[in-house]
Amino acid sequence: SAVFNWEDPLASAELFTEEELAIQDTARQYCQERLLPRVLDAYRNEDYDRKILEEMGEIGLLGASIEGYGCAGVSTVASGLITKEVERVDSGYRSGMSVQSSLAMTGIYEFGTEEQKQRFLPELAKGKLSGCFGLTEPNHGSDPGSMETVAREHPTKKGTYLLTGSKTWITNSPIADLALVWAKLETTGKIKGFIVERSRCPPGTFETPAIKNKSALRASITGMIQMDDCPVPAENMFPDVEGLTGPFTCLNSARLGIAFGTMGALEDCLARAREYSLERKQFKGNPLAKYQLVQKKLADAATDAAYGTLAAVQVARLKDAGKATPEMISMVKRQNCDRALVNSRILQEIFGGNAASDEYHIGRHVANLFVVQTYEGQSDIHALILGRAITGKQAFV
Ligand code: TGC
Ligand code: FAD
Repeated sequence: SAVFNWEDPLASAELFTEEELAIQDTARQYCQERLLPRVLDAYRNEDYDRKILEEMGEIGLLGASIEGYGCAGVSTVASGLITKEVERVDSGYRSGMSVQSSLAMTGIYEFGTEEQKQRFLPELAKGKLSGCFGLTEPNHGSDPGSMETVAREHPTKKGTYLLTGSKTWITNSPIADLALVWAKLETTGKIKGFIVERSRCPPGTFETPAIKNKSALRASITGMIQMDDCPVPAENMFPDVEGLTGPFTCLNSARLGIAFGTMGALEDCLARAREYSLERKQFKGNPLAKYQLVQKKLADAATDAAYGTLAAVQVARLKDAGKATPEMISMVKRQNCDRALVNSRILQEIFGGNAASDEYHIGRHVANLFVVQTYEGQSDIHALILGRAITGKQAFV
């Protein structure tokens, strides 16, 4: 007969294939055995270990849903489960993986020429090359359509573009071999995607200073991209895609990953809060877990994690069937980020003063989840995307 499992209250595992379950197990084992032991030092010292990308590449976690080019070609659900396991450890580690897989690799896979795919995807899949995604600028975050970065044709060298402008808050930029940069063509004013190879940029034309002393996501590395007449060969431009459809197609993939990932972080908060509440005793030797107010906090978090996982799985299945819309992705990205942040913050209370010690991990998740709610479209921006779809009226401007 059926048994209630607090770790998977609505039995989401019933919806996964054998292969998906095996992939989740592999990812969980790697994350718990190799990432978890490093995370406290990484977070304390803001020290992202570049080797992580290669380790992930070795077990097929990078660009996992891409078919061919050395990628695993798994379902979107399996890819989501990988993301969930990484973020169960830390959102910053998931960030490092997401920009490589969902943003840089997806962009090249969806919009690159066959030559670009052959050249870059297998090395990115192995983690031998690292990639980043430059959309946000110092003056344009939620509104990337107003970007100022420009690509102009070289005055004398035919077949070369010169990129000038600044991108900021770019995950992995300081360690990236390749930057997928979105810039407006000077001639048309239309946004185009360029693969900028660091090794081909003359000194002073492409700089990626790190942004240090972050108050969250400290286990990931973040920086700027500063381009000053940076020469990029025309063969490194995506030939056909134009406008925001390019970057947003990559974001659709990364945002759905976040819908899964945040549920991993929330489940970790729940498991840790549950364990703590069973051990910690206050008032006549009772464990905190015996008190109704504490139980409500655990019940709320377990419910939201279970609902959020089911919703992400549904959208992932629809995506593989070609039936997912960007609005569905906005809905699960927004809801799962919001619920993970609210619940993790409430679960934090169960730890009392100990929550202030990083050894309990909960404070790190809470700080991270605030950023996850902000990047890839801040939560309110996704509300406006949904509002537009519901009413037919856009409220951005
Ligand atoms: P809008 O008029 O809505 O659309 C412009 C064009 O883009 C197309 N489009 C999409 N295409 C595919 N998928 C989507 N989700 C799409 N959304 C829009 C649209 O069809 C249109 O095409 P066309 O051919 O008609 O030109 O554009 P807007 O300028 O009004 O945009 C408004 C808004 C708010 C929706 C958009 O700008 C937005 O989503 N802003 C949030 C910005 C954002 O998400 N930035 C993310 C930066 S990358 C990042 O954060 C990575 S963190 C990674 C990590 O560390 O994990
Ligand atoms: P703003 O756009 O200035 O928004 C500030 C606030 O105003 C938000 O709450 C927003 O919802 C609200 N707001 C804005 N416009 C409206 C409106 N019309 N109506 C109502 N409310 C509005 N970007 C990349 O391109 N690549 C990356 O790899 C990347 N990694 C990141 C890593 C980290 C650690 C962080 C912090 C950010 C990263 N980002 C990246 C940038 C991220 O996508 C942006 O921070 C995000 O899109 C929000 O933009 P903004 O910070 O400029 O905020």
